[in-house]
Amino acid sequence: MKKINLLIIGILLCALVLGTVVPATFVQKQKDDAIRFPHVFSLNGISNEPELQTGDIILIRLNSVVPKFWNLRYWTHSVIYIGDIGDGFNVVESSPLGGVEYSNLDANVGHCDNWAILRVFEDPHDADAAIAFAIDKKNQDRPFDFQSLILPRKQIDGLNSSAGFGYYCTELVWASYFSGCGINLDDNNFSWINPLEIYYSNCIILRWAQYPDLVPKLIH
Ligand SMILES: [Ca+2]
Ligand SMILES: [Ca+2]
Repeated sequence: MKKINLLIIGILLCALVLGTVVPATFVQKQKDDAIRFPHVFSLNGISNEPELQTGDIILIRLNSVVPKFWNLRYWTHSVIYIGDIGDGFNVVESSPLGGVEYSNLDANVGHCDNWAILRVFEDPHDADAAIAFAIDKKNQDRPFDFQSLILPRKQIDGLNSSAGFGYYCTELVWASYFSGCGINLDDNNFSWINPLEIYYSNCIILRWAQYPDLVPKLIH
C-alpha cells in the first residue's frame, strides 16, 4: 500500500508539472512511412511478435484514476524494449517505485487504457547504444528523478546528489537516445521531455498503437 501511495504521489507531481509547462502547440505530423496495423498483440504473448524490435520505445497510459489528472499530456509512462533477458524482464524503465530497473512489458501494459510502440527511424543509428546507456544506469542503481518533475527540466547524466543522477521515465528514454545515438527526441528542446513529445518527435515512427485515434493531436 505504501508503494502504491508513493506511486500515486509521484505521478500526481508529474501531473502538476504537466499542467504548467510545455506551452508549445504541436500539430500531429503524418509521416508517409508511418505504419499503423491492427491490434495483433497478445498481452501474454508479446515476445512472439516479430514487429517488436529491441530499442523500441513503448508509451503507456495507465488504467487508473491517475490519467484523469493527465489529460494534457495523455501518456503516463515510457519504457525501452530490450528483448527477453531472462527472469521475465524485457524492458528497462525508470519507475517512481524502484528507479532505473528492468521490468516486464506485459506487467506494464496489463493495466492500461492505451499503449503504443514507437521506433526511432534516424538512419544510421545504433539502438544497442541507447539500450547500453539505460542498462548502465540500471546497473548503477540510479534513482527516480522527482526533482526534475517539480522543476521541469532534463539532464543526460550527472553526479550523485545532482538532478542528473536520477531519471524520470521519459527522461531516461530521451537521455539514452541522446547520449547513445546523438538523437534528440525533444523537438522543441525546451524544458523537460514528456511522452507525448516523443510520440510526435520528428525522429519517431509510430509502429502501432492500441487506440491511435484516442491520442491527442494537439498540446495546448
Ligand atoms: Ca534527471
Ligand atoms: Ca520538451
